[in-house]
Amino acid sequence: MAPAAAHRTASVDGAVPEADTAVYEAVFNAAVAADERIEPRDWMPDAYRSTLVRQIAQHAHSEIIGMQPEANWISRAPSLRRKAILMAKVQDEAGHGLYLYSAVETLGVSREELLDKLHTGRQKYSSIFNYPTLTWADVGAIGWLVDGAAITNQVPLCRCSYGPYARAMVRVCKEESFHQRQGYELLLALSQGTPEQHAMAQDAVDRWWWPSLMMFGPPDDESAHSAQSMAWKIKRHSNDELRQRFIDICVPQAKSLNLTLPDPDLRWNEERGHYDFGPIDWAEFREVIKGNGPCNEQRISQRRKAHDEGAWVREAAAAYAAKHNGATGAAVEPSADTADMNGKA
Ligand code: FAQ
Repeated sequence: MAPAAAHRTASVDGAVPEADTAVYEAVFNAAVAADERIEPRDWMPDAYRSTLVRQIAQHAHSEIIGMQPEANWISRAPSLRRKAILMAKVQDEAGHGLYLYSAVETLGVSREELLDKLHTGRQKYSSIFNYPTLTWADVGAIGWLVDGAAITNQVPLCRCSYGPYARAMVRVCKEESFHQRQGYELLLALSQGTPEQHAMAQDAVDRWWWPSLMMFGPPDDESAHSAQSMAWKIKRHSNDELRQRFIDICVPQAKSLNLTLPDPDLRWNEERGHYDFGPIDWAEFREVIKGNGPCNEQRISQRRKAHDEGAWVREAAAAYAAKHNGATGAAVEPSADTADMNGKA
């Protein structure tokens, strides 16, 4: 093993002689600079590990809480085709949560601990899922705008310096791309339908546009973590860069949908080569992430209920795993937490 490689992996148990820390850190920094992936058994700074746990956990929680607003419409989808598509989408979101919880577990945190932190408000989930889904058109607006924003944010995460997160993102982005298209197609059908259907689509876009822009996080000059996360190549672009990219993509798409975006200041800026846009209500964003959004309480209480109702499945899976281990001596981890993912609004 080359000396550099040895220094990347020698600290699996975390016991690095103090004198060696600087060498390990230099090897870690060189790997990040060379765009190599950091893997679970590699040495990494404690702050890198805790930043990843914070971001990936928040991402995982967003995926499973994000099932609720759309699951609200499964039983009322207007056709069998729409119902099948929506069920598949909501199941995909559960899958994304599972890949992401697995990615956090590689950093030495148990899923139980992560879920406990979600349920007790010690870890966040995306602000966007604290808004209600009032009409069927909201399912289209979520697909087009929320999944669209998620893709814009997550495609660069496929190149995140932490291997398990980057690899999970590849599949997540492929599925999000399908989600975005089904939302666009749903809105297009409504927009081309009766005047009432067009109005319903417009109303949904009016309500989801600004919260979607908030998904990218606070403005760069207020983003506590961006600079360090970009230096570590966890994030590849700043919050404002990605928000601008998303706006530039959405404006022509809104035109094709024959829908307007609720911002009178939106106009092409030739000099910048981007669309200018109006002020975002950051006071609203701060209130929502503090827990005072329209649906925060409902989302968390539904999540806790689903978790409690899934307790018997976790117990059964753990008992099965223990029995199986006894019989074969093999290490079989229970993956019992899938059963309680589908909280409904
Ligand atoms: N909501 O310093 P920054 C989806 C917090 S998945 C709530 O800029 P950072 C798929 C932030 O945590 C959507 N909190 O933070 C889907 C920090 O607080 P802390 C989720 C937010 O990490 C579709 C503080 O503000 N996607 O939609 C938000 O560098 C449909 C300061 O912020 C991801 O999680 C927010 N919007 O950048 C599912 C993607 N923004 O932790 C179902 C991965 C910021 O110090 C249906 N995450 N905060 O207490 C990221 O890319 C980043 O974490 C950002 C924030 C960009 C979200």
